[in-house]
Amino acid sequence: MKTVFSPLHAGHSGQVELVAGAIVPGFEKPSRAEIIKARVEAVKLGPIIEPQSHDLAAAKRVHDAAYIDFLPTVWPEWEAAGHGGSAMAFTWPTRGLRGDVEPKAIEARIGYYSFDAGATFVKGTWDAIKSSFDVALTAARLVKEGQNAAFALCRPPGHHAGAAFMGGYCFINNAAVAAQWFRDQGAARVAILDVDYHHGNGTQEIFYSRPDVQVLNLHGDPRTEYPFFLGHADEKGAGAGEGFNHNYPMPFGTGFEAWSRSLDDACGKVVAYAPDVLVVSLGVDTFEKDPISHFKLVSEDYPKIGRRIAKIGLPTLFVMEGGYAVEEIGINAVGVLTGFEGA
Ligand code: OKP
Ligand code: ZN
Repeated sequence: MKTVFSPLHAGHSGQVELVAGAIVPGFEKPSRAEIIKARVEAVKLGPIIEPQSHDLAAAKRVHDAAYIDFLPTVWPEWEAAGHGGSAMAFTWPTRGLRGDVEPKAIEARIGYYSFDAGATFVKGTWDAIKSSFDVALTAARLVKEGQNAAFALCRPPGHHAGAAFMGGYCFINNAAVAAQWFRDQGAARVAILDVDYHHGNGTQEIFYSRPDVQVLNLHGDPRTEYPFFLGHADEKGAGAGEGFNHNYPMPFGTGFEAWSRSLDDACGKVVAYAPDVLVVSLGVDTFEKDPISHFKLVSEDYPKIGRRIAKIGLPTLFVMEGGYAVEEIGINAVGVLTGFEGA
């Protein structure tokens, strides 16, 4: 299968993040994408191509226009305000505060358009976000034009980004943008299967009231795991979307046997839904050695995931999400893809 990759991701670097009251180097770092790319080359998965530039109108199909227009202004405004380091928020409009008046101060606007301090900006961040969006749509086009599968090696990831907010290392929801693009290109139904360790709260929010995009999420139980405030089993969709959202929260320590039972169930629901195309939000932070996660999958499990997904029998777009055990991230992510191809 072809991989779409942009070197522009690398400008999004040097991030810091808050972990248990301390500021530490960001886990979501450029080497992640570089190591996956090197593994794609090492196993000869297929050609690696650069993305074509796409109009941001495609992002505005799932995100609020004002939010998308805000993203490229963050770093210039942060610099103009005399700040350096990483642009990040420290105030959010939670319950009891006004969420309907966009403030003017840049540090406040970042809070207005985010749900945590996990999506931070440096100078190269916007170009990386835009390139990640371009990667997703370029790979989506490969699938639309008849490829059985394609790999969007996106960085930064996307599944925590909602219609009007960023967070959790995510800015534009690449998988959601691609799913909507397939719909706009004539697909009647699209399924998004999110196997990242963390619940894809943004993807769920974007499609929650819609029957035309089925969303399935396998993840750490939000009662104990980030993003904490969404991802429970009783979230089934709303209104016309009722019955089209499926969550599989699992406890700390879950290994492949239990995890793959959830995957099996989710795959069965995809088959029953009979979409025209499948988008996989591919996170490999389910790995036993992941530094921020608590499942127990081993490297040998990832090809099995790919084989199980291939059994669904749909044209499939893989969109890279998380995975922070950098040493093994290439083996694990590309393991899913080679498993898919060998099935
Ligand atoms: C993004 B993706 C460590 C706690 C967790 C945010 C995790 C975002 C994960 N600071 N922080 O779903 O892999
Ligand atoms: Zn994750």
